[in-house]
Amino acid sequence: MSRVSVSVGGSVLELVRGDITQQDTDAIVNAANPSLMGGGGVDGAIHRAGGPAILEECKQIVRTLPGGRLPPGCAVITTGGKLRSRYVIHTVGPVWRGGVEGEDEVLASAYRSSLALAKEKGLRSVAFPSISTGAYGFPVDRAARVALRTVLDFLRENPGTFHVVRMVLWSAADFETYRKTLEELAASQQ
Ligand code: AR6
Repeated sequence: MSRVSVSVGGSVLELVRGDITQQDTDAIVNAANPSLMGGGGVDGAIHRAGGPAILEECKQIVRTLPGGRLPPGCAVITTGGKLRSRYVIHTVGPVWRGGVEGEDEVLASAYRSSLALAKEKGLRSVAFPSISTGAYGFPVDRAARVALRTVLDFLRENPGTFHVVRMVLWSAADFETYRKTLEELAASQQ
């Protein structure tokens, strides 16, 4: 089975295996880099599927950012271009440096900032990829704990804000890691 869900604070947290660019949520989240000028992985896939409008909006946003860069842990929003999602929330996760340079906190902040921005815009559903666990090298089991804890906390603290928050995992192995982690977190909180 490659879909599991739990109810939290009137919202549903879902884990699915799939492609973030195919999601029908109000927003999808992009694992971007500070330049916001595109890249590989999720970032490349989103810009390819969404078309040039997204990059044009990113260019406008970059002009307004101090130093022309989006700091890790922060988030900004553009429209979704040709995507099914109306919006793309661009966030930057931490580059893994061994786990002793605040990577957990920056990763948590990337999820929190994205959810806060979605809430501010009145969006009801958001899909995330597994931020930082590709090119940025964050170990997936540790990232899953940080990601799921942060999302669960946000849903509890903001009841009724979202209809669904979905984690979209690309590989079967990543899906399994997130599924087991969610099971452990749910068990420890009963
Ligand atoms: N849908 C869902 N997940 C995907 C998809 C997809 N279409 N494609 C890849 N993944 P990464 P990062 C998974 O590298 O580690 C970019 O160049 C992938 O298997 O996209 O945050 C940016 O510009 C992995 O599990 O993001 C930055 O420079 C996860 O998404 C840098 O990479 C994240 O992998 C950001 O690195």
